[in-house]
Amino acid sequence: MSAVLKTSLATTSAGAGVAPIQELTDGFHLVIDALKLNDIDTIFGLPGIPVTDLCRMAQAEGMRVISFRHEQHAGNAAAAAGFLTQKPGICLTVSAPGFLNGLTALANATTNCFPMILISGSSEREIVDLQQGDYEEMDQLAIAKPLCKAAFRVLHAEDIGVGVARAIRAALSGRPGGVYLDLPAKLFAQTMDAAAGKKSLIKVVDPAPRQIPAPDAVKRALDLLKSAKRPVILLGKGAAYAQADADIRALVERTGIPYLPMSMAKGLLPDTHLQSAAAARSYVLAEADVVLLVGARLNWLLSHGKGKTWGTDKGSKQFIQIDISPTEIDSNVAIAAPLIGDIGSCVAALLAGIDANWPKAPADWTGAIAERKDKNLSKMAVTLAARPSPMSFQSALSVIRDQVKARPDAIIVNEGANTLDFARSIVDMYEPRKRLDVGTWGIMGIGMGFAVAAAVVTGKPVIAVEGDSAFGFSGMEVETICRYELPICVVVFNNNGVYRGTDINPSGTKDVAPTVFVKNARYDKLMEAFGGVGVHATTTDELQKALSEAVASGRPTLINAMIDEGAGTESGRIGNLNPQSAVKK
Ligand code: FYN
Ligand code: ADP
Repeated sequence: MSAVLKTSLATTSAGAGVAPIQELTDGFHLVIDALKLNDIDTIFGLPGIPVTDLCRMAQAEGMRVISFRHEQHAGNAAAAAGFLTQKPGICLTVSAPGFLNGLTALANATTNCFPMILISGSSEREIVDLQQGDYEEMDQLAIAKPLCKAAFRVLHAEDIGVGVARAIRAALSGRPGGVYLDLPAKLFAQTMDAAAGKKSLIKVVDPAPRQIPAPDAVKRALDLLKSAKRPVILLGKGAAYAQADADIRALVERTGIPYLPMSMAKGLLPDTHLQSAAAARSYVLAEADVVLLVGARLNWLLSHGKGKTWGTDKGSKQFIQIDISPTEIDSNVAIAAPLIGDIGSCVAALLAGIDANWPKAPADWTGAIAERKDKNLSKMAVTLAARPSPMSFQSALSVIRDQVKARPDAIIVNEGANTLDFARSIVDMYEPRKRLDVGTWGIMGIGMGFAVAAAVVTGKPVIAVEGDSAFGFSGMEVETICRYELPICVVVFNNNGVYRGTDINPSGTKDVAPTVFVKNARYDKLMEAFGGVGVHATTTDELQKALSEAVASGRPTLINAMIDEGAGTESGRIGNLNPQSAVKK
């Protein structure tokens, strides 16, 4: 039911009988009604001027309002919710500083193609535009514009319906992304006739229209795929987002083509699938002759499609690329067969052309991959079985790997450098959209925001696998986790520093090295401070016990997993991106 304010319009005048009652609504209620009309039932945010009452009223009107300790984490939660649900996640903030705090998450969502809407209150337009020094003065719309897909401002209550509809459509249609919606403080208190207000709202019809690929483009792609001697299918997080899971699996299995999942596409097919080539990644990228990209961009994570990684120094490579964004094509290397459309429609169109007579991927190719894979898997098995003291990244992660195997519905959130890189290859995923991580930017600080969103929108257990540095960015949100009693277990991989804890200040002054933290910090006490369970784990047995108890009980838990402080390598597996000093000491 929409919210209205009942206001007596006129008092009785002589002989006029009962006073007419006009039902009014206001900006607050129109925003809430517009969101609810579009099946948006959750707001991630942080109350304050001028949106405190909006938070209260949204809750009173039956929306879930998850209130954070810092807007960046509310924004990250909105982005993750968008990725998981295909509905734009909503982040609500106060003006200027709160807005800016939310902006990193908005930009990150846009970069990752996650649909979200950052709604920020803003100060008085007249004063802001004349730069007369208003409370939290800032031209937020102008600042947001270059960092997101679209940005809108609503000045009149009767335009709220259009503003929200445009924001939803912009976030979801085509390539998904972040949208900014600016709502000046004055708008919230504006009133209008309730019936007219209701009529002004828009229920967005078909917000992410299917885009059917052209038949000639489908034929071109099929012809190239069929001609391949060493084909590979590369699944990206766009493929995970698309929720075309059964067709993607059918495409892989019917063609027999080996596939590689990008990190957030892990679990689209179980990582234990025979056709997974993840454990022979370097070999496959270098040797493949035809690569079918499904919702993955040839950006830095894929060495831009060229160079040594791709073996392009040795031979040519041809790409088929499925993407919803036509301008993604040829962005790094020539794409021989672009297939533009939504992944569901494109994969279905390919499947329609792949019958029982389709030649399976050549056995010499799949055999060579299997050989390399087996070697890497055996090597990995040995490392995972070892029980060094203190724990290594691998031994601690083997515990998490076993837990996910036992509870494949659990969601893994993962950030850090070494903690991220080791976990990506060690922790097998079995179901789609169960892994959330630092994504396209390699951003740190998504941990607790993503974990809260995952728990709130799915109700499933969440295991946040956190480097100790990465955890620091959003650590205060453990209070949020406790407040909402969310089934989240945070495992902090504590090796006393960024990358590792052994760096030394060479200057001899009292300060420790810039990469070093307080030794043997008790992150578990942070969770205990708010009523959650804190565990200090120095062995895999302790870690295993605490983790399985946390997942079974659903109680907010933080396990401080002590890792060998010398174990990490600089920047994990992307140390090559560190500039080297030109001056030799
Ligand atoms: C993978 N591998 C495995 C397995 N899975 N071996 C055994 N068993 C399993 N299950 C092998 C794989 O074949 C590779 O070996 C190696 O492990 C690494 O695999 P990975 O992690 O898939 O590949 P790689 O080369 O690290 O991937 C490149 C990348 C990735 C750029 C996509 O590094 C990445 O996503 N990085 C993000 C980093 C980031 O954002 N960091 C945050 C900033 S940190 P070989 O085939 O032998 O090579 C700030 O400092
Ligand atoms: P990864 O980092 O896993 O490789 P990227 O974020 O680089 O993935 O790529 C995701 C790609 O998927 C983007 O180019 C985006 O345009 C595309 N995409 C997202 N959703 C869809 C969809 N529903 N249909 C088609 N393409 C999509």
